[in-house]
Amino acid sequence: MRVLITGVDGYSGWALALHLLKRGHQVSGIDNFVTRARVAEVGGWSATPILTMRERMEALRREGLPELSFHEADLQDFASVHRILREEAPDAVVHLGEQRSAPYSMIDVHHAVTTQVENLTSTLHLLYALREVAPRAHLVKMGTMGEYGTPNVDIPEGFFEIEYRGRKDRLPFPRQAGSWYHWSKVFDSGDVMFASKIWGLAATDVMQGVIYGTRTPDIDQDALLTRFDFDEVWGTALNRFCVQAVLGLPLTPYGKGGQKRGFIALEDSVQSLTLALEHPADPGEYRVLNQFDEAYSVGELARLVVSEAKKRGLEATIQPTYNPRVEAEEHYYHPLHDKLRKLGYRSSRTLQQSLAGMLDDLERFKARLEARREVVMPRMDFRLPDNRARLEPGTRSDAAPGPGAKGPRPARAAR
Ligand code: USQ
Repeated sequence: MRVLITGVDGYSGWALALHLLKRGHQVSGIDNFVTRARVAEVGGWSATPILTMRERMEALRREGLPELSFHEADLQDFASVHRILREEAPDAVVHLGEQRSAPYSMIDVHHAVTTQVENLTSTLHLLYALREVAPRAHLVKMGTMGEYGTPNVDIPEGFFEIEYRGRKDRLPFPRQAGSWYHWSKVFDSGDVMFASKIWGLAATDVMQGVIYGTRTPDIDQDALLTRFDFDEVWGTALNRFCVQAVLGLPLTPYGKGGQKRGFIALEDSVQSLTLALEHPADPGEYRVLNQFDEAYSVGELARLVVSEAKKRGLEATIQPTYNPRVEAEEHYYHPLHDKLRKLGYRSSRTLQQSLAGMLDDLERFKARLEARREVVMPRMDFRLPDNRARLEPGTRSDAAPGPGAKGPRPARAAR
């Protein structure tokens, strides 16, 4: 199958490309390397020493793997998107090329606008280019479990049956996102669903949970490593907890720590996307998959990391931390996720096995973590309209509001 991956230089994009190449698919990719620049913007870098795209391609050649057809291009430029789709004539497009960080979108008005404009524009450009040059291609669009929020009822896979005032219908399940980033994914979902309806596009909208992990089985040498972020803005919960344990910093489940999310290992995210590609949606079908392995609270995960870290002599502790986000800290959470299992999904390993592997890798790259130690602890506050001052180098996390702080704070308080 000919698969085009947007965002192929990213955490999941690179891991997916390697997997598809090894499975014999013809893979092409687009990236403009903006994530590398934006992680640097907040003072972070990848814990894993990642190569440039040119060096990555050389590593593929040395491995005897098929060539990745790479295009350095910006999805904001419709002419480029159109040309690349025409040249590559893909059977499927996996759209991962979006701004993917909730905290980044909450820095200030410019980051909020950039996130929503870029994410919606890239999706609309892809939809129109698909319509014009590859109308039969299957679009696999990366969405997020965070579109649903944390309602006090079970969360279906996209749609649910409802009876209201004596009438019944099958409707999209309500969306209640928790950041400008997550809302951009909600709007994207509406656009993909609509394109599918008016143009007969085959589309899979992947409601992905939080990913963790430093590698996949396809990453069997350092030259093939994918990125791994750990700063407050780009790092995700479990990955950050492992880094904190290795650095001897207290682990930071925010607030009461009862926030539950669906989590999935990087290799299982790659497995799920591959299943979606190899079992495509039908023309005109808008299919929604909830893509996560298990739901955990962040407090529970922090305790699991502490116990795994202690087994290897690391002095890991948990520090109750103010919550920089506006979110429920104790809530019901029961999303369904049966469709991928029906396609053949199976978890690759236990969480403990994954944690052991992650801690091994991170201990090996500890010098890189030490070099960016100051960007690990939380400094942002999602209630503030401007967080730029908080992200200045040298800003201390203890300047952040305590757990008891209530209500919006004036922007000046951030300076
Ligand atoms: N959290 C902590 N401590 C930390 C970091 C995070 O308690 O040090 C908490 C957050 O408050 C939140 C939860 O962990 O309740 C998840 O936060 P996260 O930073 O791990 O992930 P999130 O911002 O939700 O976004 C990530 C990816 C995003 C993807 C999303 C899936 O960055 O691209 O869409 O996970 S989901 O969370 O299901 O929406």
